[in-house]
Amino acid sequence: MPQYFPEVKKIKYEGPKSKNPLAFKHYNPDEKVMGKKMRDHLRFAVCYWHSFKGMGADPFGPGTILRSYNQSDDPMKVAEETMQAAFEFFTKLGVEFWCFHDRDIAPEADKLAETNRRLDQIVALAKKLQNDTGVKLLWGTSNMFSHRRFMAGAGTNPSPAVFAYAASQVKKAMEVTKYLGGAGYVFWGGREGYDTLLNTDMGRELDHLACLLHMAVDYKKKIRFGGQFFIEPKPKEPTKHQYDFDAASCHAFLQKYDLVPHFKLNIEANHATLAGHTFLHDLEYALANGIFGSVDANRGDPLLGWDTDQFPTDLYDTIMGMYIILRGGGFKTGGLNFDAKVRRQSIDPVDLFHAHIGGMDAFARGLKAAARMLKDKPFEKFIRDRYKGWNTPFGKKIEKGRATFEQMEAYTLKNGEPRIQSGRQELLENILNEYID
Ligand code: XLS
Ligand code: CA
Ligand code: CA
Repeated sequence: MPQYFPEVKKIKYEGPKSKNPLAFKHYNPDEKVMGKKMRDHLRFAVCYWHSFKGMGADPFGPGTILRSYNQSDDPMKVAEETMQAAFEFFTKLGVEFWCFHDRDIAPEADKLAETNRRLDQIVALAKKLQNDTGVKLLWGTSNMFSHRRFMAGAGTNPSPAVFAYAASQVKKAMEVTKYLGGAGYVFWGGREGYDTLLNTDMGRELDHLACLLHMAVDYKKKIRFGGQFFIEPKPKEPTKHQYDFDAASCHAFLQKYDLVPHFKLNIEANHATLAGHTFLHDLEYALANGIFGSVDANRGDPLLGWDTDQFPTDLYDTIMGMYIILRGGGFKTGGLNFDAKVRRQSIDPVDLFHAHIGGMDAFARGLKAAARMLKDKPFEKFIRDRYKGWNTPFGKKIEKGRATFEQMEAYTLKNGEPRIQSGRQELLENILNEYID
């Protein structure tokens, strides 16, 4: 079998003192943290679309990156060689999982039947490579945003014929995800939004999106696909205003259409920041509402207002992110998918390794620091204390919904001005810094 990354050997853990750029300094897959192996806590996945199909194109110019596996004129040969290269990469990096869109792995043809045949051919190869290497599928998904037929959306398209096309595509993508043993299936609303209200019936579009998701729920039962469904919020790009704006608007949508029992959220860091939140805010929102599922691990650039999908390196985010995730009981069917791409100037194959090693080490440090914080509980103790008034009979009565305005007034007239207490933000930030080893 040809080697696509001959210059790189299997990436090993060498510890924090190592100066080898092609070694992990912090991610030691079999090391136990809180009684569980790091690999099982972190469930790292490589994303196919950025790492194997993204060639550095931006709105001002085409790709800059040339890879040995995409040089053929035959698109199916490119698809096969790319899949081989991807599994060589996954194995050398030592990740447990990968993720893909249907159209990343196999080229679309003129007719749906031929498109599906091509997909089956590449999926058969992926299945073989999964068996050979032990790398598993974290989730599959469908690309319903690149082809021109989807310019006005998929499930929210004004035309039922386009809706039907989208539904057929999801049907097939769910079948292949099941065949590959995927732990989940993601719905990201690529162009499910609008560019102008002048041509948009928003209420109807939302109803149609719910119809698509209900069909998927029914089909999941029918084919006995046991994976978890995820919705991935994003506020804008490609449409001006996407319906799945953030964790809270996805939650409202799921509640309105009785979909909560069937979906969890896949929170992408850079999408949360585009929505004017932090990554941590959307994680905490999902957790507080029982809908946290998985993470697309990346970061944006505060000076660029778009979805830059950079590899995660910010330790505050990885520490606090893992702290929130661990507090919620950790990943179950989800994981950390690197929905991130190397920069346009990072043109060498080795850059792909540096990028992933950095992201994996950053989350490994996050995991270890979060575990220490959970052991010491500096913030939990403070938060518990801050809300302790609610544990009194008076507080409990309000929480149980048994109190009235008249009782609140009587209490206030009797007790006068409430005692207030410091929020201690600076102290707490100093404590957090102590956990960055
Ligand atoms: C795009 C999204 C997309 C989803 C999967 O911004 O992040 O890649 O994760 O369709
Ligand atoms: Ca994503
Ligand atoms: Ca993104």
